[in-house]
Amino acid sequence: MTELVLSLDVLDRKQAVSVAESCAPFIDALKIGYPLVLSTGLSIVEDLADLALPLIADFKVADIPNTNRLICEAVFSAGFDAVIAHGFVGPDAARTCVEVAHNHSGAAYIVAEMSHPGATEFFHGGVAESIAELAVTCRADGIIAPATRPERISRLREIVGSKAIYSPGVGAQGGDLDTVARLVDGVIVGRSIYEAENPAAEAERFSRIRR
Ligand code: FNU
Repeated sequence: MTELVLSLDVLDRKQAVSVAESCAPFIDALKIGYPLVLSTGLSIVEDLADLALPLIADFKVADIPNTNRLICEAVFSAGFDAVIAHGFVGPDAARTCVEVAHNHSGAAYIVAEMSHPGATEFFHGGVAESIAELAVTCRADGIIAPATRPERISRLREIVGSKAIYSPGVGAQGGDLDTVARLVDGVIVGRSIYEAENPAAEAERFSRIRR
């Protein structure tokens, strides 16, 4: 089964809760990040807790080890179940995120390669592969890889083996759901669901990958 993760990048608290509630039967986790948390504050985590869905903090943590530790401690104390961190900062900084996550019985996912067009500028030429290797040696729970480039997902899969791969970029960014769903453990979808006239119906349509 491939998981469906809803990326809840709306700015309004009521809309966030109502979209999340209506889509809950069709999704496996909720991912929230700066747009929603900076708009509503961390208390949004409590508002979403009743849904009993794993909550992923997409803060792409990318600082020195001590600051990463402080950020990740705050993330897990707030009630998140997982954090997304950058790997380009190197093994000590990335490992800190993994250690804090595991101390809280949570998960840490390392961004190996991003999904937008400009990501090829710096992530290609061996960097994404090195970050994927780092994710393995740091005992991260998985990586983030681009749904916009399925061939890159396959390449990164060779490196991370059975570690989880979560993939954003389906729909609004042009990635094809069925192609990507065959390659990854979880597909991350935002705008195609929350901007739809009927987000629940759209989430249900995307949820065919869970079967
Ligand atoms: P949608 N996201 C991404 N590409 O899109 N975390 C990455 O490489 C990455 C991400 C996030 O396009 C993006 O910030 F590492 O509306 C957004 O929250 O479907 C979501 O995935 C994609 O949203």
